[in-house]
Amino acid sequence: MNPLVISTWKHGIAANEKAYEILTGGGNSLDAVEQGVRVAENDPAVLSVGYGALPDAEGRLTLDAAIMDWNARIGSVVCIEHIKNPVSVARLILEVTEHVCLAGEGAFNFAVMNGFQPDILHSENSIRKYNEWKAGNYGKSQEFHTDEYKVKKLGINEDGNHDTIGMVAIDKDGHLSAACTTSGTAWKLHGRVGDSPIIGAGLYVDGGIGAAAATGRGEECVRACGSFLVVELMRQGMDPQAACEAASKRVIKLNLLSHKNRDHEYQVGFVAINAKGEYGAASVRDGFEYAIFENGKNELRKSKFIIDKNFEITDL
Ligand code: SD4
Repeated sequence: MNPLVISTWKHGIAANEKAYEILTGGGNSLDAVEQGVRVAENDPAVLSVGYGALPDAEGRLTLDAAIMDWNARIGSVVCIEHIKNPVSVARLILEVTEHVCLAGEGAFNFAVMNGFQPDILHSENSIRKYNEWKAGNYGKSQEFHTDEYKVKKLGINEDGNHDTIGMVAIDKDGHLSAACTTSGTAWKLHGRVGDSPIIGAGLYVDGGIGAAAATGRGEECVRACGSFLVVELMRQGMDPQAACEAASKRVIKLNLLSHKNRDHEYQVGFVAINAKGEYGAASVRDGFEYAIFENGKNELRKSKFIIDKNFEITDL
């Protein structure tokens, strides 16, 4: 099997470099996705993952991460603070505990007990942006959505360095893994958890079928069990591209049905690989990009999207 790695957004390029190095060095996909997404966690220029990410409404920087392998082994952390690499805490939960998820202080204590170094994760830039938000420059928290209210443009996305990193990879033995790591939405209510650390929402792997990961407005992805849905659609015979498109449509349908969070600009995107090494990506609307490293070439591509000018609600 030719190794292949796909991750979400522009910061996926650097993360893919690391993951592909591991895959082509004979490493397995679990090591590749963990080490790959750590690149984004460590980069303060990535404002929605790990060190230097934008804080919540209380100015606290809380992180979510999850990891899953081809043997249905899972680990996740929600709302962990002061730990730079939450994906590695998730990996440790997967490896050494009988649990699948640790939250908040318990997750932090577990990490420190196991040798993780507590860190200050705020950067000068993230503090400055938080203070600007507090001063009213960036509008309300993204968590308050009503039909009347449109999220004011945050100005955090201009350089393309934004949003969760979700990564899926297949190694030379055909083994699939996925990882996700994020600080969630900026200025979220303290304690809010999105899709990224929720197995089946932010990511899912079935070793015999395929792997998927998601990004975007977590509330909308959770509602659709997004990544699980992508994998189940592949089980029913869809190729990864068709499965990502069908899951994006489901997200739109449930968003409309729920009458909640009707921010008309929300985005959700999926990336997927099946057990044959085929891949796909799709999103709710224009703008989602993914990084793909295959056959020695790493490149950023725009995904297909559902809500285009020909979109009819009856298509859902
Ligand atoms: C979340 N999916 O917490 C993550 C963050 C993200 O666009 O991707 N934001 O909802």
